[in-house]
Amino acid sequence: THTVFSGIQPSGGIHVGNLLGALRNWVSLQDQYPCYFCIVDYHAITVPYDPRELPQRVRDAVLVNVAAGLDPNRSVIFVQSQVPQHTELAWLFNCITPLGQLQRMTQFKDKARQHAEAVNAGLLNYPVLQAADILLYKADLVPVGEDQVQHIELTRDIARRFNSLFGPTFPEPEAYLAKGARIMALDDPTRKMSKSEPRGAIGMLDPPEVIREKVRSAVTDPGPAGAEMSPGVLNLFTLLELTAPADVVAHFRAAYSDGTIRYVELKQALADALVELVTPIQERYRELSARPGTVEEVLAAGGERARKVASQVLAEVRDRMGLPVWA
Ligand code: AQP
Repeated sequence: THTVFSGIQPSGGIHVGNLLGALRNWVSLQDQYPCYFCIVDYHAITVPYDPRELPQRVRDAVLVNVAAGLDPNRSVIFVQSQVPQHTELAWLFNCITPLGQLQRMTQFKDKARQHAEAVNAGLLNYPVLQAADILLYKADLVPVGEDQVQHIELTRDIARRFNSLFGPTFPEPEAYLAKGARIMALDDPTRKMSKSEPRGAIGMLDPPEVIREKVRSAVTDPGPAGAEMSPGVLNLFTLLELTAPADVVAHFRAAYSDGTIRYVELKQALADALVELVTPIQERYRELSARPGTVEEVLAAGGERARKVASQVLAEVRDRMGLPVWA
């Protein structure tokens, strides 16, 4: 059996990349395994952000995830800052993680470039906190998108190093990837769809006309005849495969092969499929938000269950590291 952990940053609107790359897998894994799903607010503050917007983003993250099928009765749904053991374990892990390894992380290098004027130590230590998130629950299966694979490898290294220094304590977690593990931005298919660039992302709460407009203006450089699909076209086919009926997908694949494809029609079909995908989730989101106390109830229960496990594991870790509770 497995224990599952995954997280999502309240750093903006959740998009279909998050859904197809991660959230869909979360929903299906909760049928089989104990699952922990965390809104990682301490991760979201590693880049410049607006403190007035953060609470609403956390609420929305809870509501969208539940609307998309995460079940608070089966899964432990909570916010990272509700459980102080995350940052405590992160400190302990910092002390066994080589600096050079953190400086080599692709996401750190990318974000350090993006936010060159404000690179803080939290950004560098981001993956150490992530390792703490996962290992605090001794999780061994981590459903994530492809962008997180390197961080899961670092988590394995940290677990291994801890076990060899202080005795066997942690499992070595593995990433669990979906078919949609890497959805690209519609306006620039060379980078991944992300919350921080909402123009190229289909937001889970985008109204249908916004979705249609974003898909209509998606980049579709057809590339030279006979060559491989261009990144933009490939991305549209990936999205279509994950959202549209099989006969629709087959129709456009055939049209692509024999050169009769019309991208206006492909985009129309994809927009239809995406609207159909998000509409029921949006309806459920509106129902949940209309009920006062939904978020508070989910988080009160989730936070309590998470703290219970987290405090036991942290006590074990401190004990192994020669850090008893002194008084
Ligand atoms: N484009 C994507 N395709 C597939 N999976 C994705 N994930 C993120 N983007 C894609 C996966 O979704 C989960 C939550 O990740 P996140 O909260 O880091 O989401 P984000 O959209 O990447 O958010 P940000 O704030 O905009 O972060 P950056 O700047 O890093 O892109 C994860 O499992 C992630 O892999």
